Amino acid sequence: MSPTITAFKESPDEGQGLARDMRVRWALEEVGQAYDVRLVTFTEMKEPAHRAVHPFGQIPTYEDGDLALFESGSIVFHIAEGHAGLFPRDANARARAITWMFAALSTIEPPIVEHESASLVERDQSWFAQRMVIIEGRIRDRLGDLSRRLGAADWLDGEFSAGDLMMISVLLRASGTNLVEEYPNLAAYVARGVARPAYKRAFAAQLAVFTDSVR
Ligand code: GTB
Repeated sequence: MSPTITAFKESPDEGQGLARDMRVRWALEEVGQAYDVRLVTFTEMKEPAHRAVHPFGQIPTYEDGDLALFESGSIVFHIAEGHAGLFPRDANARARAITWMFAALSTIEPPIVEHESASLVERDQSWFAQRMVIIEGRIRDRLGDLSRRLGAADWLDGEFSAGDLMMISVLLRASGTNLVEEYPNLAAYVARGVARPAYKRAFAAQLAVFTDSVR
């Protein structure tokens, strides 16, 4: 049996890879694990059946036999643990890959999401422009540090890992800001990630949800 994940039936980005099922799809593609997708509407996400799997009424979720998971980080971690290809064999290198996953989710992603939500809901406020300068400064601080650490390397720590998958997924969330482009090595890092065949397959599958819905 293949695992089943959930994704938006109607994603606001029309399948441009920004919703968080994308990182789960990418991980599954990297390890060659087939999967099914259950598409949910915004209403269905808040209903008891979905909340039984996801307490916060969101996507993505992951169900495989008796196991039901939510949180994209936990799901990608589980996929990486159960298959070869996303975590190094060496125990210390594996621990560092996990550390990069956490860094992506808890250090880099928060100011990027804050920028996105401020752009959506605070645009009409008189202080909007000043607030954006502050948030963009926070993002630049993080990206500058990340850029210095990455240097001229292809990936964050040796071979491509779940740490890179998560970091690149998070950097893609900033695509509306053009901030990543200020750091050429980070832009190239993201480009290397999205050039991976597994990423392309995942992106095509997510986009197909939108293209099928408008046919
Ligand atoms: N911490 C959780 C995780 O990592 O899994 C966060 C999950 C989450 O935020 N899910 C969002 C969701 O279900 C979808 S990804 N939102 C609906 C709700 O809360 O009611 C966030 C997202 C949504 C849409 C776009 N977009 O269209 O550009 C980008 C990102």
